[in-house]
Amino acid sequence: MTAGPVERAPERYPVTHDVSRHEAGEGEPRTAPNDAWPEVLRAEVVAGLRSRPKTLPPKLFYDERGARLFDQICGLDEYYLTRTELAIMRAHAGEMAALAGAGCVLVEYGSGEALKVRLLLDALREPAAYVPIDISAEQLARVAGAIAAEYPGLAVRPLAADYTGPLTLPELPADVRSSRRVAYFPGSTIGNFHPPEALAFLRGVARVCGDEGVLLLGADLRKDPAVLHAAYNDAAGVTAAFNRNVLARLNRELGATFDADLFRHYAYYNPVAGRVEMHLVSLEEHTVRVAGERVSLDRGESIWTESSYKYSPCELETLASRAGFEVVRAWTDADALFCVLYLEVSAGRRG
Ligand code: AVI
Repeated sequence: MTAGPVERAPERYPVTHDVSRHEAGEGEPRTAPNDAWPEVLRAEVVAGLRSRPKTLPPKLFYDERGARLFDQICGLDEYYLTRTELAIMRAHAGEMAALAGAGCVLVEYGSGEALKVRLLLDALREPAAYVPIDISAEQLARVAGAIAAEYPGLAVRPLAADYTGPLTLPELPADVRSSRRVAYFPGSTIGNFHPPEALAFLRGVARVCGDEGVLLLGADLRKDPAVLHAAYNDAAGVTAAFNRNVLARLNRELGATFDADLFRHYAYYNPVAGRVEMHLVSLEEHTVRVAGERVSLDRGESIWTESSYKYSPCELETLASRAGFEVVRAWTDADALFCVLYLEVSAGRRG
């Protein structure tokens, strides 16, 4: 079976764009604002920069350069998350597959390069279909094609969508017989949602999975703040470059006039809120233009670019149960840095 056409849900937040350049006149931005940017994202950026504290949505990190920098982060010594989750998956994918049973439809939220999911696909018994969901339609089509070639007999039905919005999964071919839906959301991306958003998102996943549905969730755990501090302040400065890259993206794609050298990457763990906060702190009082609007920054003022929540096992259980899931199993590493949960949609879930 080959990869089907990439289903397109209404695209709200594109990741990369071609930018049409023009010769700038005196005092004008050097780059033309990109009209292809959906108005909703442009408005979100401007509103975030007008709010107090100033904020930018973390999804902006992942343009082409940002995605490359994130890949580098995943390989850093200090960034324990990726290798620890991979080790958990290598050790326990067989048990996860045994719990899921034969013939499931595997739905991956934010499939990217679909690396971790191969460990699951290798372990699952006769999976009926794989539905990778990602906002980047080109990457998705390429990755779906590769998976279809590697797993003959697996129906691959990619869905190009912002998975934080409402989703309708693609129809499966009539001859595909499947059991339950198994959602997969690895990488601790759940930590990049504020708790109310995380709850709403997980409730949406429970709806998509339906009765007897399953969610395999990768989540980063609370731990020694020194370990967290190092993970988000790596010695090589890759995380700092990743954070600052968002300003370059706004310059290129929204005609903004940020000077990245005027901002300090600042990341710290707040143990009360249980989150790492990433900020870009303005080193001087100055004004920039963004999407035709003036934005003033005080000396020392922050643009809050990301939160990365860390959970205790008990907090994860509470979150899961409020979202309509029961924790069936949880696997962690020897140092209890990271965990992968096997969650089942609770019988008494209310829509
Ligand atoms: C994608 N996400 C889970 C990463 C995290 O750790 O919150 C993004 C990241 N930000 C800085 N380093 C990595």
